[in-house]
Amino acid sequence: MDSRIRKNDSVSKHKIKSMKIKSAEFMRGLVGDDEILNDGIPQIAFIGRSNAGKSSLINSLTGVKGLARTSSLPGLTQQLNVFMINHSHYFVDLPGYGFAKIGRERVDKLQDLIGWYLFDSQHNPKVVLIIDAEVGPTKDDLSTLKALEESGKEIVIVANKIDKVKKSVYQKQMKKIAELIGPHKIIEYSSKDKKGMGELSDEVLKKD
Ligand SMILES: Nc1nc2c(ncn2[C@@H]2O[C@H](COP(=O)(O)OP(=O)(O)OP(=O)(O)O)[C@@H](O)[C@H]2O)c(=O)[nH]1
Ligand SMILES: [Mg+2]
Repeated sequence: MDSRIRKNDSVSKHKIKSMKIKSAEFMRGLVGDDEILNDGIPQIAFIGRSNAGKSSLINSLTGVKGLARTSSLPGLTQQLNVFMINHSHYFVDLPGYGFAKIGRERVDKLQDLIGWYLFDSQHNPKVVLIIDAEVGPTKDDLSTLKALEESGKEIVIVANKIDKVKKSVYQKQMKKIAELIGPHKIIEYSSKDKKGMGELSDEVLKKD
């Protein structure tokens, strides 16, 4: 068979299966509660340590460059940035935890905002916890995961930046991550190499 036909075949099969992201639009940057968080549209929160690649992942997943602001300096995202996806879901890009170099007081404020949104508010987002695949889950990642489990959240784990993991240690590193994370699905992802996008969009947008 002509290889082009085979390729097109598999692309169209993939399209039928995938929950495609067709539209993505920035709504608001929030520093507390807001009417849009209370309008009944399901929320999907993206969390992880500073610099894990949360904002880049939202850009690659939606296919809209520059939708969420990204930086090589940790601590860029300082609000709950809400995006409307497919007119049916909100993606919420959260500030990172960990080593943001933005001053103690500012970091404390951001941690309060994350804690309020995830654990103290009545909002109950599905949570995508993004870890750096090269670094592996940190102490902060694991304590966040435990808190999410205890609060009964629906959780999706993303091992991000897999392009940075050397081929020679790849299997070993993924095994180590899986052992530390426990019984959760782990999606291997790279915003840089555009890997894992179909699997992740299916996972976050699927109807329960
Ligand atoms: N190699 C590689 N680099 C990535 C990937 N995803 C993000 N990065 C880089 O990681 C850095 C941080 O990306 P951001 O998306 O701003 O990270 P963030 O988690 O939103 O950071 P904060 O908003 O500070 O919490 C940037 O320099 C990105 O280019 C990836 O899949 N592969
Ligand atoms: Mg960010």
